[in-house]
Amino acid sequence: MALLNILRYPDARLHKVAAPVTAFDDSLKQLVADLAATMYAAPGIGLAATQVDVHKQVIVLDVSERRDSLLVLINPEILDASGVSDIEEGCLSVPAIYETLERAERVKVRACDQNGNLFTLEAQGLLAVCIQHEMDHLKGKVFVESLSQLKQQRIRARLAKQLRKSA
Ligand code: K1U
Ligand code: ZN
Repeated sequence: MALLNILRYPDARLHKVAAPVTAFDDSLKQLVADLAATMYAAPGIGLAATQVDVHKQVIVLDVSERRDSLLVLINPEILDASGVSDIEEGCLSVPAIYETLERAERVKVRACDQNGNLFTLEAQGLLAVCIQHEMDHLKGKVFVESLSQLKQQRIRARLAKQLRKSA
């Protein structure tokens, strides 16, 4: 199990579109284990393979308080979405920035687990928002890119300031 490097916005590699997983082999299981370890260590409640520069449709999530309910979504598809959520989002690739986006409150998702078994899941609230956020990463989209140009400019300035402080 390894801790992986999380790409920081505005790294261009965050814009790559992830390919579907076709082989449910040992290297996929290793990627899932490494993604989960990296998410728990960060700490975060979700992580997409795109964020660690692996461009495959793999997501890990755990929104439980006890951090003992790992969910793995491979090749996820949204079958249905309803309602409007007002949950604030964060992102491990955009540290210390929290914003609310227009997201569905409930989603029905179809995905494979790490053994290739297809399942459907109905999620709501934080889990539903987190799934939508991570699926955007797989499409090469970072949540701040859905905000107004003015907000994006301010965020880029704050991130540049953070970088200067840490240098
Ligand atoms: O995609 C990511 O970078 C992970 C991100 C997921 C997310 C959080 C909130 C709404 C939508 C998507 C995070 O995990 S940010 C960190 C975070 O929210 C958190 C960390 C520790 C405990 C509780 C929350
Ligand atoms: Zn994110």
